[in-house]
Amino acid sequence: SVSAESLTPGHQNYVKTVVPKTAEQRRRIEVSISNNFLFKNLDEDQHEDVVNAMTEKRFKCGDNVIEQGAVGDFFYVVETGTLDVFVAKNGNPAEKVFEYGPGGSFGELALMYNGPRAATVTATSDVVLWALDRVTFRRILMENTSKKRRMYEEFLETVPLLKSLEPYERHKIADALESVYFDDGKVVVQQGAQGDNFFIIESGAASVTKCNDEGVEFSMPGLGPGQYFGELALLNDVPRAATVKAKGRLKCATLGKRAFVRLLGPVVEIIRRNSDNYQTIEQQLQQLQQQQQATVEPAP
Ligand code: 1OR
Repeated sequence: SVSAESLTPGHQNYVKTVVPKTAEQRRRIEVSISNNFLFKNLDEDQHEDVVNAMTEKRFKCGDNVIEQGAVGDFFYVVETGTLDVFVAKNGNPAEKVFEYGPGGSFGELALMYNGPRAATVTATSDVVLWALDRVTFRRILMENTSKKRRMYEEFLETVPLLKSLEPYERHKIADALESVYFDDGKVVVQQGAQGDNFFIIESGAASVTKCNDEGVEFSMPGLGPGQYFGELALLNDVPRAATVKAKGRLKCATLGKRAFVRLLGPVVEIIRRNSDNYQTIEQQLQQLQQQQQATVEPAP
């Protein structure tokens, strides 16, 4: 049963959805949304309203939770289980385009744009989902989500690495991005340290330096807007291979490791290929430096 709680007079004319639930269900919702970017930055009241409005829904392996073309009713967050996403384009058979696991969310598009469902989402195991009704989604989650997608949309289009992605894939990246600022000279990434984040430069510039085994520091080519760094430690689970410092004020968009793996899957091959170049650049630089040292050292 769903009860409704009217708002204090003077507010907009809507009633809050309150689906009664146990403390244990509330706890499970908290866990499910804890790693989901769309639920970050909610104030306490908004958070409470969202948790109140959510409904538990269970589906069996093979069930369609959403069918492409249908009218949008709910936005879903995955508590347990896995789902596949299929898109049928221009009368072609549906193709798998994505998958979700615990903490993932879907079904926002039809609610945001008042359009038909853009994809079919099918459970590939038994799943437990938390569903948020259209009105609460639009009232609380939509503004943040569309603001962030708009904010990063133009920028992400200019990032060469992300050119090959579908617009929707860039939207998902926008959901997960956070902007971080560094003052001139600040170390963003320290050679030898453990890596947890990936960075794309939004504005400003960064210097890259590397110490070789003898402790001699040499400079690698610097980085500017649209370029990225910090991928090696995440790709290969190794310590940071170089030190990156802000050159003047630096603004970066950053992704955590989990989001990096989940969202940049389609371009990982490009990232790997690009990273092969580092080796050559590094070797060339070291050779150059050895030559320079040889020329400045006085002859014996
Ligand atoms: P919806 O309300 O349209 C289907 O219902 C949901 O599937 C949709 O919201 C998204 O949350 C989710 N294109 C469109 N919708 C997708 C896609 C997608 N992936 C997940 N959904 N992709 C583009 C395919 C050309 C895949 C991008 C990774």
